[in-house]
Amino acid sequence: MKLVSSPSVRDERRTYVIGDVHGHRAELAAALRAKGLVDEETNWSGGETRLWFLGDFVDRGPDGIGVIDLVMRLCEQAPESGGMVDSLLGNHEILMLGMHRFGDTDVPSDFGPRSFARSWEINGGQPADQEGLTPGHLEWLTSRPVLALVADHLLMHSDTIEYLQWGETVDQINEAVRELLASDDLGEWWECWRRMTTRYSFRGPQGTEVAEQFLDILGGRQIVHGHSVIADQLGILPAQVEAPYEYAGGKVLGIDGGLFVGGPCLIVELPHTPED
Ligand SMILES: [Mn+2]
Repeated sequence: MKLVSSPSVRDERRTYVIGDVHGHRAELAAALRAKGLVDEETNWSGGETRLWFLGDFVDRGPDGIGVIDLVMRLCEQAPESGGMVDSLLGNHEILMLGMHRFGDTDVPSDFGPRSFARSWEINGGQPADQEGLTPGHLEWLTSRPVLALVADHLLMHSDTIEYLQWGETVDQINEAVRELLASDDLGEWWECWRRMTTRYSFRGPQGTEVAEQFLDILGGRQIVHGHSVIADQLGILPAQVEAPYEYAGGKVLGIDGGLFVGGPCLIVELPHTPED
């Protein structure tokens, strides 16, 4: 066990990010406790820390609603000590909300029958999460952003450039998604789910260039994303993952430890400095 800071040294406000929790409330609470961000009762104890979640609270794991409830509570508590907790939407929030709103209504399409209900079932949808959704959850979720610029980092759930289909600035894109989530346009909702389910835009030989162009348009000096499990990108087992994955010439940081496949709940400080 290594002491990383002395209590007598006053740090600037710390910024942490957390990726895809997928219903694993107990693991999230334990990880937050280990970082000193919550106390034994899982109440905020992070002081002035800023904590951003990158979405995908639900599906695949047992207690998505419990995760949302915990995060919503921390959002309320953190400002009392000068801190801040907030979250982006992930594709699984879109899926859960789409399921809630449209159920098995067929999506207008030339490619055969599609519906949120079918996608929800094959992507780990949990009936208990649908049953537990309250108007308070719906209001909070549908007003979250999909992108955020925080301390010179561009936070996003999915490692995809498809966000640019909604606009050319972070504000435009967030506003466009907020508008579609307030609408009853099944086609737009479906397109949102489809876009945010794509991945790997920053991989491969062009990855660095694509990431640089993306940052040029939207701002920030490093992209931070969840959505794509680090172990899959490195070809190792999820349980072997210990740190976020920096790639594309350092322009991109993947932080999804793969909780739902047995990986760790990574809580990553920004800027990320690899352990020596
Ligand atoms: Mn995802």
